[in-house]
Amino acid sequence: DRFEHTIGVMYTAASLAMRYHEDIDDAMMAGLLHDCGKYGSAQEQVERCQKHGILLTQSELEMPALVHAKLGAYFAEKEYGVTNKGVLSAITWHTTGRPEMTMLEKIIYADYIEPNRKIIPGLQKIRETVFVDIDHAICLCAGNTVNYLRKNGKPVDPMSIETYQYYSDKGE
Ligand code: DGI
Ligand code: FE
Ligand code: FE
Repeated sequence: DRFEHTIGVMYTAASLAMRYHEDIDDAMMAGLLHDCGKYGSAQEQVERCQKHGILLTQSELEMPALVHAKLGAYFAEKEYGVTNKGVLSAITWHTTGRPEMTMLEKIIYADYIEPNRKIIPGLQKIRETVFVDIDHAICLCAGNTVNYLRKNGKPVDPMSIETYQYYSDKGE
């Protein structure tokens, strides 16, 4: 599943790079590696961070689903030899997003429109929107994520909320 998702993100990122005049190779590299920190259980991911001296925030310790982003950026640099800082930061921020994202960060944050992703309410609308107004699509993605987590009683990282807030204000 992860392989198929990864290939989907890689080509989706290429398409968005074409649309938004980003470097296509960088976008594909970021897409290919964005989940490379996800191998292993949550516990193993946290242990790998400790082993490599990667400092985790309180949120990341409470929400292990977030850890693979930072760990992935580390592996991309140290194991896969990526030196492009833009690619590394796109991997770092792909799960929570952040205000004022670079275009490459936005492209990878929007990973959940890729073709293999499970159909969720609003996905069709996000898929259309991302090729027209990527900031508005980010707002829809972040809104969906925050709502989904709240509905399921899961803690929400303050950065996920900031992302939503920033991109929803931007659209007004
Ligand atoms: O790695 P993927 O499954 O392709 O997607 P992702 O990196 O965007 O998200 C990974 C998981 O993290 C997904 O199940 C949603 C979850 N997530 C995203 N933001 C938050 C979060 N989980 C918590 N608890 N809090 C967040 O703010
Ligand atoms: Fe991910
Ligand atoms: Fe992913």
